[in-house]
Amino acid sequence: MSSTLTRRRFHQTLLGAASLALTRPTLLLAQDGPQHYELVAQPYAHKLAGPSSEVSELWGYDGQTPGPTIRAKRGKEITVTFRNELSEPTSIHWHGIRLQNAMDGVSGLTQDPVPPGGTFNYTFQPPDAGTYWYHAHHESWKQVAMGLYGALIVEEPEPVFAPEADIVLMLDDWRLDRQGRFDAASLGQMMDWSHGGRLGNHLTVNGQAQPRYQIPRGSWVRLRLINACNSRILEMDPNRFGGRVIAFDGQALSEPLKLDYTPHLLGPAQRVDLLVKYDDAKPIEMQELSGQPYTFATLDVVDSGQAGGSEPQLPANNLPEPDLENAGHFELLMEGGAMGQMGQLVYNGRVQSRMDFMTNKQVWGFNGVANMTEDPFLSVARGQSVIINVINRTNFMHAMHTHGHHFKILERNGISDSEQAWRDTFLIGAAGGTTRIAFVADNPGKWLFHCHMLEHAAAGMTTWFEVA
Ligand SMILES: [Cu+2]
Repeated sequence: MSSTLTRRRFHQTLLGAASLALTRPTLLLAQDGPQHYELVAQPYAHKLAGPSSEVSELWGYDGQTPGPTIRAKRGKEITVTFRNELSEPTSIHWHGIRLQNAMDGVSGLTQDPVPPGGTFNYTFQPPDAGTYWYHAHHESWKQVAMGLYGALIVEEPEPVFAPEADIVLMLDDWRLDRQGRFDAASLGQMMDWSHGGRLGNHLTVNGQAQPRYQIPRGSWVRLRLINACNSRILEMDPNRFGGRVIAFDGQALSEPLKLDYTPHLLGPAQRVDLLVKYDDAKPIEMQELSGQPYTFATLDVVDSGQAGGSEPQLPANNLPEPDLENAGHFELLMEGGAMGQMGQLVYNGRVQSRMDFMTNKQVWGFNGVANMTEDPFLSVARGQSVIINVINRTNFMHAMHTHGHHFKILERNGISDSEQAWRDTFLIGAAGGTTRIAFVADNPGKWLFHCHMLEHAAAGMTTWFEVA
């Protein structure tokens, strides 16, 4: 049976759920037949810092942040009819989905931006189950900061967790001004673009500050953490609350992983799925540790009457193993930024002068070039395995994201990576950090490769590759 979920139904779902401790922004059960969603980007007013705070003017999908959680099923076609009710063009990127190139939602590369009043039909068959997200991919530094993102959950062929044991936690750091309103005046600030990106001062989970979630006592529970911050690397220690990793960036691990290093760094756009089970009724505080420990969400453990069961196992997705022997080798040198060597960055075909840096705001580069180039960074035939060695000569960490492909990390700083997990975004250490990744370039089209610190991407850290 097909299901058409209109905006009104999204809103009804929301209202109905509002009294239930705001467990999820919306819950839409994946259907067996083709699925159709409608999504509208629109301005909305919201008291970001609580009911007594000043009203912020934000942008959201269906007038909320996060937008409605979209639940698809692995391998089943989904169509999202998108309408732009903003005053600016926009597009939607389905982060981490290995979809066909024309649906990747990158304005200027895979599609023209959707103009104000315009519509676009996104249709794809997500090949991998797991935790993904969607967000604006046109001036993302501004549009994502203003609230244009939501969770995209691709369900396993057979449900592994009951709906009440499957919790999405989408984290975002908003920058508020002194009145507690969204600080729009500082959007695009050169200081952010040339340093660590736009960092906020108000952390929300699913749009709420310090929400509480009810989880069933004695049951295996999946916590899906998504970092939707423009640039902030979130730090947490899952061992503090008994969490083991069952997936990185949507892709299931072969068995739950107890991290032997802490804190775990969750970079912008990265996801981590955690497996927890609590037999005591004591509330669980989840903390962010980059400054003073900050409780960003509390889990209230409640009796549900249906505890127990054996430890669940996520089925693996089917990703092609790179052929390292016959792979093509490429190198990407990251340069620029504050306290770095902006020296000889080429932008739009010519070396920038000192003045150009200020007017173009292009302060970062890959292999000496800021932002998009005429020719791709690499171009390979479909099915070719590639190894990319990324060297970070800047004084900041970065979160590099490949579109259309997941990769394996072979080495970090010359040491082989023990996790061997599939990822779509990796963090690279500052000041000489290196990361070697490998993947099979099996998805034809033009794909971005960029830093997911959105100010860095806008200020030069964006390139592309082509699979012919
Ligand atoms: Cu970066």
